[in-house]
Amino acid sequence: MNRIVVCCVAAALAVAAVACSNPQATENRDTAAATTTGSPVPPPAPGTPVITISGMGYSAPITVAPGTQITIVNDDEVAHTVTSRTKGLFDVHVGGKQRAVLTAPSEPGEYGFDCTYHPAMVSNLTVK
Ligand SMILES: [Cu+2]
Repeated sequence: MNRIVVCCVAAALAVAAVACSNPQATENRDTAAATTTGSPVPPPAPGTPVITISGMGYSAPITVAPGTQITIVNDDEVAHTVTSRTKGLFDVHVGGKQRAVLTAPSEPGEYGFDCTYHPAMVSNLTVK
């Protein structure tokens, strides 16, 4: 009986040690990534707005409410941007195989955007 208790305590301690060390490791990795590619962005939750970039093109245009956080998922190896054609409204850089977040403008409207690096990449964001 005592042996079982000891085993359980040891197992619990091992789990606790792993639980304690994991967040720190993640934090270190995040910090390292932040210096080179910007803040890591978690995978988009189901049902949240996403603009996917793959094959040098954007996914279908989306419509969102003002101020919505849109996850940009870049499936290409190369970096892209989501840059408003109206200068200065938004300009989000997303590295190859990275994610970024675009906050939709607060004013309803049609917002055309393109990629700074690949001007042939064009799409549209509707805010209403
Ligand atoms: Cu591009």
